Amino acid sequence: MSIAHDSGAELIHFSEEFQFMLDEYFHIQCRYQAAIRQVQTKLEILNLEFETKHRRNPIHHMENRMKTLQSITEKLQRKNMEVSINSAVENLYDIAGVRVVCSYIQDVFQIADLLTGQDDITVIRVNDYIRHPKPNGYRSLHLVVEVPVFLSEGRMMVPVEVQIRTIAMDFWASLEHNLRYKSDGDVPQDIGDELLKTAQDISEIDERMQTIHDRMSTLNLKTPRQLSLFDDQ
Ligand code: 0O2
Repeated sequence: MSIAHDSGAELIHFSEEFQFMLDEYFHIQCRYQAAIRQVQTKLEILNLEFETKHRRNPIHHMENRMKTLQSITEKLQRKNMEVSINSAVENLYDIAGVRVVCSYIQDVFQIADLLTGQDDITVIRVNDYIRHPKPNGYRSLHLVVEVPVFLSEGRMMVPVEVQIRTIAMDFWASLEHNLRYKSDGDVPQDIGDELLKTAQDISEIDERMQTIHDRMSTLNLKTPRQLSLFDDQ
C-alpha cells in the first residue's frame, strides 16, 4: 500500500517537473522561432539578389525546425548535463535549426560566406563536414550563428544552427537518417560500408555537376539575348 502511495507521489512529482519544463519551453519558443525567421529572411534576400544578378537561384529550398522537448532532453542526458530549459539555452546551440539545400557545392560556400559576412551576425562555430566528411560519409557545412532578436524585454542574441548542403548531400543524409532511425542507430558493418561508398559516389557526382554547371556558364555568355545586343552595335 505504502509502495503504491510512494510511486504515485513520485509520478505526481515527475509530472510537475515536466509541466514546469513544458511551460519554460513555450516561453523560449518565441525567441528561437524569431531567430529562425531572421536567418531565413536573410537567406531569402541573398537568394533573390543572386537571382537578379545571375539569373539563377543558388538555394534550391530551405527547411527549419525547433528542437522538440524530447530531443532536447535526450541530448542533455547524452551529454550528462542538467536536464532543464535553462541548461538547454546555455549548452545547446541547435535548439533552432535552418537547413539550406543548394544546387551546387560552390553555392554552399558562397551562401555561407555571404551570411557570415553580415555585420549583425556572430559566428560561434563552423563544422565543415564537406572538406572533412564524418567517418560514415556524412557531408554538410554546419554553422552556428547568433542573430539579434528584438522582443519586449529588449535585444538578445540567439543561436541558430545552419546546415548548408547540396541536393545530393541532402538526398544521402535524409535516407541515411531514416535507415539509422529504423535500426535504432545500429547499422551492420557491411551496410555501413555500403552507405559510405554511396556517399563517396555522391561526392564525385556533386563535383561532376559543378564542372557541368561551370562549363554551361561559359557557354551562356553567348545567350541569344546577348548576341543580339552585340549584333545591334
Ligand atoms: P536533429 O533531428 O537534426 O535535431 P554538438 O551539437 O556539437 O554538441 P552534434 O549534435 O552531434 O553535437 O553536432 P553535429 O554532429 O555537428 O550535427 C548535428 C546534426 O547534424 C544532427 O542533428 C543531424 O541533423 C546532422 N547530422 C550529423 N551527423 C549526421 C549523420 O551522420 N547522418 C545524418 N543523416 N545527419 C547527421 P541531430 O541532433 O542528430 O538531430
